[in-house]
Amino acid sequence: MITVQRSHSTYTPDNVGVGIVHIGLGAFHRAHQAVYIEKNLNRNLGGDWGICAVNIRSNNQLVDQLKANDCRYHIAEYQDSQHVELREVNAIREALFAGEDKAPLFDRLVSPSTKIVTLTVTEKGYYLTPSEKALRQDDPHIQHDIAHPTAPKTAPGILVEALHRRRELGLPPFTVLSCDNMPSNGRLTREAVCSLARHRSTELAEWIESNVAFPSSMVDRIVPAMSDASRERLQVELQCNDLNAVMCESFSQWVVEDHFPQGRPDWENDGVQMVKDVHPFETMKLRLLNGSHSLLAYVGLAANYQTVAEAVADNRFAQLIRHYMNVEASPTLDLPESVDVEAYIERLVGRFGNDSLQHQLAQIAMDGSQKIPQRWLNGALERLDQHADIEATALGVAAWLAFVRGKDQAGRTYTVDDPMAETFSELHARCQDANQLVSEALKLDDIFPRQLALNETFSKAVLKAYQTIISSGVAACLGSSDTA
Ligand code: CS2
Repeated sequence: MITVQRSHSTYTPDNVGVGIVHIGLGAFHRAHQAVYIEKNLNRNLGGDWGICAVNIRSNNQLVDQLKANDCRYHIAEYQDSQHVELREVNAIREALFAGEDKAPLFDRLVSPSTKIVTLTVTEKGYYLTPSEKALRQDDPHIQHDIAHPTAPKTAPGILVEALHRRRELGLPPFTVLSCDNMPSNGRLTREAVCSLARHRSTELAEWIESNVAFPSSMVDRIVPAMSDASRERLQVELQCNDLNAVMCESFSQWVVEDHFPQGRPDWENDGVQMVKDVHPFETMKLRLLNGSHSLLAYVGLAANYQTVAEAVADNRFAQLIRHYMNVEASPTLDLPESVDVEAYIERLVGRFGNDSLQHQLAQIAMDGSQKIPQRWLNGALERLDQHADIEATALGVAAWLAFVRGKDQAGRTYTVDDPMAETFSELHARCQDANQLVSEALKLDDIFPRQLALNETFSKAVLKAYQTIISSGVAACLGSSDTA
């Protein structure tokens, strides 16, 4: 029998003010930051930290659906298939689609009541090169924003224009809080915004550099994209007929650098870890959780698995990620003594095994070019410097290279969802054999740091794994299924 615990908002949503503008209204935002704000509003019986959630390019439909429901939705937190908490959320007070008409968004962004702008625009939404993290000035969207700074299309462009308007109006800037899976995400957001602002005026860029706070944060919650099947499951299992409901795991973590000159919600009372330095937490999460996720995605898809839980139920995969985390990734982490990394790893293996989530490997496999540098490559570089083993990481890179060909071992084609998809397809078409492919791929310096590309141990290990995948299938790269 399934146990469902239900909870409702205890405040009056109509009395809540908007203090936060969020760009990137997707499932993750609804299941993570919005839930922390919901807890905050419940505890304080309301307040002024309601959210105006915005989409700037896609998912207009979600905005309309939310509006039709006064922005109220539910979140189903699955501890396992038998224990679920169904929570009502009213923290989003306003939803906007700012496609062609951005006037309502700018009204919100220049309002004196807006103190914080949060972002979940995914790695590619910052328009930084994956390896060097420099603004991609040649990208057509960035070129558009350079040419038309008052009518921007990108998140960095919108922030620059909004900060410019606040400065002109003599208003203090808002704090910008990135909630995307990147190392030092605050510093990187500052880099994107200031580089773009410099094209407009040095003065504006300098004002942003000296006056705007860009704290970093580490976000963690497994939130699969919603599908018709998951919506139907919520209806049948929980009698939840909410088109905007989101399903996720019960675990949630948010570690935030405490630097909010314009004020912030008292998040420390809602389970948010407010710290001086987020770096150790984000490196741990990116290399262990996200690194294992990407490994499971590319190697698991090659073995014909569909979900994370299916893959880790196979001992060979559980063994692979345990090896990757314990042997290859955790020695590269510099953690405070209070963190028990072994317990963290075991908990992760348990979280991955949550089969209620049906977390699709294909979802994780998206945008690999933007993800693998911080998940695998930075750590691998440190390992190679110490002449240490990087076999599992090399297997991941090889499986990723095979994946971006857009054709599986059986010859079935699929779409590669990645901003560099064309480069990959051209690379596979051009290269005659595995040797040439690996060597040309490692020259993609947007992804591979030069030092890594030049490292023979690394290139040989990737080549060996790639050749094995192509000639004998991925199973030949995995251990035996009897040992865990
Ligand atoms: C995943 C993440 O899709 C992906 O790339 O690795 O979305 C992951 O589920 C979250 O970062 C967990 O906090």
